[in-house]
Amino acid sequence: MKTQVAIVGAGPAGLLLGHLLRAAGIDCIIVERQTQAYVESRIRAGVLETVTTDLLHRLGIDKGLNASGLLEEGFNLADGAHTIRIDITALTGKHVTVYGQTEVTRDLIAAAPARGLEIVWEAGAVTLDDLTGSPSVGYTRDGVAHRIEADFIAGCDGFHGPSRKAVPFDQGRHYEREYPFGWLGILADVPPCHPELIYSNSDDGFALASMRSPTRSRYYIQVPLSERLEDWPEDRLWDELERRFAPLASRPVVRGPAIEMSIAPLRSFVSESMRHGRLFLAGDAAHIVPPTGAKGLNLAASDVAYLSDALIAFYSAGDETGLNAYPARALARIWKAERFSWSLTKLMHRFPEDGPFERRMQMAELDYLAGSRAMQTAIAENYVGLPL
Ligand code: RFL
Ligand code: PHB
Repeated sequence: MKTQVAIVGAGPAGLLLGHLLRAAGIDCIIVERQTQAYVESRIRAGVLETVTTDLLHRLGIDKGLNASGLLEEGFNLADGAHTIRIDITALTGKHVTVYGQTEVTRDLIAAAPARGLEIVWEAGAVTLDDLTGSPSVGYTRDGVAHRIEADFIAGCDGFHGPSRKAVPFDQGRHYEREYPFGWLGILADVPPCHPELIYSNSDDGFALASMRSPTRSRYYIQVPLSERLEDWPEDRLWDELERRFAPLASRPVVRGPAIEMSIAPLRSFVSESMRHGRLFLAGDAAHIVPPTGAKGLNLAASDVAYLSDALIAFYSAGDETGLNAYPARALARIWKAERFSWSLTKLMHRFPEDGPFERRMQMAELDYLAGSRAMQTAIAENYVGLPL
């Protein structure tokens, strides 16, 4: 098989890139390791910046978003006892949208066939070959070996995929921070306890009250990395959530059977080597942020906005300037989102190595934030997303 751009991975980065290229008449094929059903049922992000929703509107893949996206004009930070409302619309003139990554992915997949975007599901043994010469992607399907020759390969296969590993380790250009805790999350069909998100740093640790719709809630609490899902029967988690959110929320924490429960470790990571020959990395393949700032999916979207611009300029005018500039352009936005996610993680979590002094520092920062419009503006500006 031959195509112009072979895309590895059908997460938000790969699917959005595929649609942006198809909208410009560029041929591409997506190769995905998992089944369609698996990809469509993965529960992840929930908060979209306008950078991301603008792309969906531009592509006209916005029926679900328009019908069920919730416009959020503010969110809350709390010290366990009091909430500080960050009025993002008053401070920035913008808003964010609550619309699940699961739904975004489902909408992009549903729109693919009509737009000539081919997705190969259940591709085994995916390899990226001859990246500095005539690149190709190899894979097996139902035991048969296949190969796609392409002008370029877009590595959109997340942190654990083969694309990141196909870039030769270039010392000094990988930056990483692991956090000594994870987030235990639950999704349930119960009304949210508050109309807006609440991020709380209580004496017992971080907790987040989020949602997917007026009838579906998403909650998280900070847990040590040693914790296992089996240690958390649903009632234990609901007891904990009720304890942490009853003093902050405007409504009771309603319990219901879990649609999904999982533990995700927290990590910051940047590979500054976003290009190797004709391979370009985008999304989680190039960087990871802790979920505290809700930036991961949105960074995947901004990466592919830059990358699709560069590929379109190449195919329409033979101009390689954009492709050469892609890593630097993307990294300027990535590092600022890394900084924001890291600083909000530090402010809102209990770190095992911290003592009473560090706790007082967190409390003082939250107290300062409560009275400072300047600081609230800085947080709001980053939360809604920096401009492209
Ligand atoms: P993905 O979504 O990981 O997709 C990569 C795809 O590549 C496939 N793949 C392969 N395909 C072919 N061959 C191989 N060998 C392959 N290996 C892997 C995978 O199956 C998959 O389909 O990366 P992408 O597209 O870069 O998207 C990134 C986002 O998914 C991620 O950043 C966000 O989910 C992060 N995130 C959040 N981001 C936000 O912007 N707002 C949020 O509110 C938010 N909350 C979250 C989050 C991530 C979380 N977890 C579970 C990590 C909350 C959580 C709990
Ligand atoms: C979510 O709803 O899953 C969510 C919201 C905000 C975050 C992270 C996750 O910062």
